[in-house]
Formats: sequence, structure tokens, C-alpha cells
Amino acid sequence: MEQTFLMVKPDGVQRNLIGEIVGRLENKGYQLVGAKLMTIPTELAEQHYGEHKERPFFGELVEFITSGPVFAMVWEGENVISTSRLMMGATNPKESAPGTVRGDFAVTVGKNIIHGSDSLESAEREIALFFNKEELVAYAKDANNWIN
Ligand code: DAT
Ligand code: MG
Repeated sequence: MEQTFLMVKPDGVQRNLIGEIVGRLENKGYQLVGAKLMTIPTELAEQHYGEHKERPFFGELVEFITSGPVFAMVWEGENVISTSRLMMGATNPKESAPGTVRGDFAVTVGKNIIHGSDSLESAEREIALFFNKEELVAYAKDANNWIN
């Protein structure tokens, strides 16, 4: 089953949005298979956002994502990578639709509450960066028969 890496960023943790975000994904029908509250070391932040290394905002981005605890998660389900991106909303909250996490809770691109992998390749890379295999729990849920 498809998996993705999602993370409540430091602004989302400070604004008490962990439960709201976990609730939205659970209500949708996705399954949580790993989660931890952690502060990201600078080297991990630089690796995670490696694709943006040359962008002018890279320094600020790394500073922000390491500025306080994040809630890192792995979620599983059919099309979870693309559908969780839809549930997050556009990168810039100016453009994210109401009903999305960023559309409902964020105002500015620098503090946009949530991270989510954008492809199968980035999901695999980011899950491996943040979680050991033993931290991911495979378990059956009867309700999944009514979802998938
Ligand atoms: P996303 O988080 O939607 O995958 P991204 O991968 O393009 O977006 O960028 C990663 C983060 O970098 C994004 O969540 C917020 C920040 N960012 C992106 N574009 C930015 C910009 N023009 N100015 C400042 N921060 C930006
Ligand atoms: Mg991205």
C-alpha cells in the first residue's frame, strides 16, 4: 500500500494543530503507521530540503524548520501521496483553497503549517530520512474493508 511522509511544521505544533491535522487524515480514511515529535537537526533539515539548496529562501527555510519541534508522520492508503497534497493545499496560502490545511490555517508561505511528499520518489526518500524500519508499524484495521 502507498505511503507518504507528512510533517506538522513548528508553526503548526505551536498553534496546537497536530490533533486537527491527524484528525483530518484519519477521518479521510488513511492509516497512521509511524509518528514522532522531534526537533530536526540542521543537517537533516538541509538534506530534507536539498532540492531547494540554490533557492534564495533556503537559509530561512532551514532556520524555520529547525526552530522548534515538528510532528513527523508516515501515512498509508490508496493514492495517499497525491490526495494528502490536495488536503494540504497550495504551497502559498494566498492560493490554497478553503477546506485545505493551508487554506484554513495559514497566511504566509514561510509559515505554511504542513509538509508532504510530492511524489513516490520523494515519499520513499523522506520516509527513509526520518524513520527507521522498526519505527513503522504494519497493522490491520477492520474498518479498512469499508474504505478501500
Ligand atoms: P511544498 O511545501 O508545498 O512542497 P516546496 O517544496 O516548493 O513546497 O517548498 C518547500 C517549502 O519552502 C514551502 O513549504 C515553503 C517554502 N517556500 C517555497 N517557496 C517559497 C518562497 N517563494 N518564499 C519563501 N518560502 C518558500
Ligand atoms: Mg515540497
